[in-house]
Amino acid sequence: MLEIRRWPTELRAGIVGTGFMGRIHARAARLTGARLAGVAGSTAERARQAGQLLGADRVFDTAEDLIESGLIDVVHICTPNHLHAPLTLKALDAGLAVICEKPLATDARTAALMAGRAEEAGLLGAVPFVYRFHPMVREARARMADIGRASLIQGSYLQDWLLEPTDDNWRVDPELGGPGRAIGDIGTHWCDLAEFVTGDRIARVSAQTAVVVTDRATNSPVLTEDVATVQFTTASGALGSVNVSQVAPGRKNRLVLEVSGTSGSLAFDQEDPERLWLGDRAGSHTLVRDPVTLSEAARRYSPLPAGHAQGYHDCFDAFVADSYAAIRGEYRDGLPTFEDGARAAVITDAILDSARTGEWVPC
Ligand code: SOE
Repeated sequence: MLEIRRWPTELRAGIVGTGFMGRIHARAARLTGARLAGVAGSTAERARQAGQLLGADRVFDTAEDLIESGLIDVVHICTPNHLHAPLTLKALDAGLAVICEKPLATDARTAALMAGRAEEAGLLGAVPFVYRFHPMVREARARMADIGRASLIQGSYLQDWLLEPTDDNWRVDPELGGPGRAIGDIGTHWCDLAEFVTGDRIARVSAQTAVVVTDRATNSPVLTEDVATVQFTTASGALGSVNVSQVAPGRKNRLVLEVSGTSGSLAFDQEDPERLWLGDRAGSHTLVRDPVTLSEAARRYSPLPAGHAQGYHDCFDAFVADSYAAIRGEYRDGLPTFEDGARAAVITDAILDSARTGEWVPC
C-alpha cells in the first residue's frame, strides 16, 4: 500500500483536459465534496469555456500554470495520452496527488517510472479503471471461490465509434495516443478487470492486431490497430482469450468477461451492469443487483435500492470518492493505483510485441 500524505482541509481539485473525460472527472470531484479549484485545457480559450461550463474557481492558461499555482491539492489529468507522463511527473514534483487517465503512459517503462515516483513522493497516483466499481463486478470477485479453479477466462471489448473513415480522433495518432490504440484505450480495461475479478495474472500472450480502416481524415495511413485478438495463459494455468475492436458495428461499449471454473461459471456485461450471470452443471441464473442480498464488497458500491439502475457515472463517482479517501489516508480495497496502470502498460507492450513478432511474450 502507498504511504499517503494527509490533507487536513477540503481538497482543491484541478482538471487538466476539457473533453468528455474532463467533464466526467469534474462532476465526480464535485460530488465527492472537493472544490473545483481550477481547470486547464489544450488552449486558453478551451479552458475558459470549460471553466464557465463547469463553474471552476479559476481558469489557467496552461496545465503547468495550474500544477504550479499552489492552489491545487489533486490534479486530474484527462489529456491525450502522450501528456500523461510529463504532466504527472510535474504534478508529483509539485507535491500534488494525481488521478491520471488510462493508459497511464504510452510504454511500460515510463508507466513504471511514474508509479515509482508516486510511491517515493508518498502521493496517491490513481488510474480510472472504473469498471471495477460496478457492484456486480465486486460481486463476481467475491464469488470467485464458488466457481472453483478457473480453467477459461474469456471475453471481449467491442465499440463502433471508429467504424467509418470519417471517424477520427487523437487516439488514432501514435504520437498522441501511443503505439497501441484499441489495446491501450479499451483492451487495458478488459485485462485489468480480468485480473481484478479472478485475482489471477495474465502470464504470457500471443496476439494479432489489424488496421481495418486504413485512411482517416487526419490519419493516413492509419498506424494503430482497430482490432486485436489475444490468447493468453495465466499464472495459475488457466487459458484465456480476449477480442478487442473499435470497429464492431452496433457494439457501443460492450465489455464482456466470462470465467469458467471447475465447479461453476460467471459472466459480466458492462452494458448490462445490474446483472451477473451464474452457472453450474445443474443450470444457470441471473443475479440482479440488490443491496439486501449482495456480498459486503458489492453492497458498499450499491447506494441505490434494487430496481433503481446504477451505471457508469456511479462507477466513476465511487472511484473518485475512493481516490480522495486514499489521499486522506483511508485506503479502500480495489482502488486502481499507478501500480495497476503500470501493470496494464506491461500487458499492452507484451501484446504489441507479440503481434509484431508472432511470438508468445511473457508479461
Ligand atoms: C473511448 O474509447 C472510451 O471513452 C475510453 O477511453 C474509455 O476508457 C472507455 O470507458 C469508453 O471508451
